[in-house]
Amino acid sequence: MSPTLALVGATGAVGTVMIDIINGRESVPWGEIRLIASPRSAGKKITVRGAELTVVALSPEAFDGVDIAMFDVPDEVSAEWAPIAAARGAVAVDNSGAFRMDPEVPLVVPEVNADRISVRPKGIIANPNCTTLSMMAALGALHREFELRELVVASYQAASGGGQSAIDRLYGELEALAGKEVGVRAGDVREVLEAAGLPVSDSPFPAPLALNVVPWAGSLKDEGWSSEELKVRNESRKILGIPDLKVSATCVRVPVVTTHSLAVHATFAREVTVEQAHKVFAEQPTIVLVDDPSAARFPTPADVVGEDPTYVGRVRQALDFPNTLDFFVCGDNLRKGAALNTYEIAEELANRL
Ligand code: 2RA
Repeated sequence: MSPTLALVGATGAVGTVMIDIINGRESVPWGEIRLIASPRSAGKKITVRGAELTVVALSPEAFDGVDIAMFDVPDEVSAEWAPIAAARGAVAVDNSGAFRMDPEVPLVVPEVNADRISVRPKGIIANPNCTTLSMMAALGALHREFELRELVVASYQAASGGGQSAIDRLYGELEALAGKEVGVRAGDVREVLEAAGLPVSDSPFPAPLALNVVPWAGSLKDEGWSSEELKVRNESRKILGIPDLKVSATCVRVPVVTTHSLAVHATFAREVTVEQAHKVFAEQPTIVLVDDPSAARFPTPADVVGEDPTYVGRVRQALDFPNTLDFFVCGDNLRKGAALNTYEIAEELANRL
C-alpha cells in the first residue's frame, strides 16, 4: 500500500514551500497526504496535487495511520510532538534544531549520507540547519574523493533564515531608505530608520540590515561564538562522519531576501586541482557549476533563489595553503536549505518502507 505522508506546520513559511515542492514533483509515492497545523489554522483548505485538503489540528490522533511525518515547526513544538508521532508508528523527519545533535537521531543530507536513514532508534531523522546544508552537497562530493581535513567558512545569510518577520523588516528598511542619501556618515542609516519608526531595538537583527552587513546570526554562545557558527561546526562533523574535523565559521547576515551563500576554504588529505574539483561538481546531479569569472559567470543569490540545486563557482586552488580549495556556494535556504532536503529524506524513506 502507498505510504501516508503528514506535513506538520503546513501553513508556515517552510510548510508553504514544502507544498510548492510536492505540487512540483512529477510523481509522488504517497497514498494520502495529511496537512497538520496548530488549532488556529485547522479547517483551512489547501490544494495539493489538484486535491483540496483540509488542515487538521495537531493532536496525537492526527498521526494515526501516518507512515512519515515531516515537521516544519519551531524547536519546542518538534521536541514535544515528533516523539508522539514516532510513538504512533510514524517516522518523524524533523526540520527543527531539537534533535540534530542527538546521537540517536541521524542528521541526513541524502546525497551525502543517505545510508544513515536506516538507523533511527528514536523513529526520528533530523534535517540540518540551512547554513550547513547550503554547502553539504559540494563538501560531501569533495570529501568522498579527497578526504576533508579542515574547513574555514564565512556565510552570507539571507533575511528569510530569520522567518517572515525578518523578511518584513528587510523590506521595511529598504522602503524607508529608498531615495535617501545614506551610507556616507557613521550612523546615518540608523537615524533614517529611527525617524521612519523602525528603530533597531524593534528589529530581529542587531543592526540595520539594508545597505549593511551584520556579522551575527543566532544566539550568543560561549566565548563569543554564535549558535549559527557552532551549528556549522557540529553539524558538518556529524553529516560528513568526521568527528574531529577542524572547523571555523563566521556567520554574517546580508540584505538578501532568500538564498544563503558561503565562502568555503577546505583543506583535504590529498592534493586537489581546480580541474578535478570541477569534474567532481559536474558529476553531481544536485550541483550546478557556474565558474567562468572571465565572463562574469559565478553564482549569486539573486540568480539562484527559487532553484533546487546548490550552485558552485569561484573554485580556486589556494595559493598559500597545500591541498586546499577556495570556492563559493549559493543555495536557496527555504528549498534545499529546509523544505526540499526534508522532502528528499521522506522520499528516500518511502523507497525503503
Ligand atoms: C538562519 N540558519 O539563517 C538560520 C535559520 N535556520 O537564521
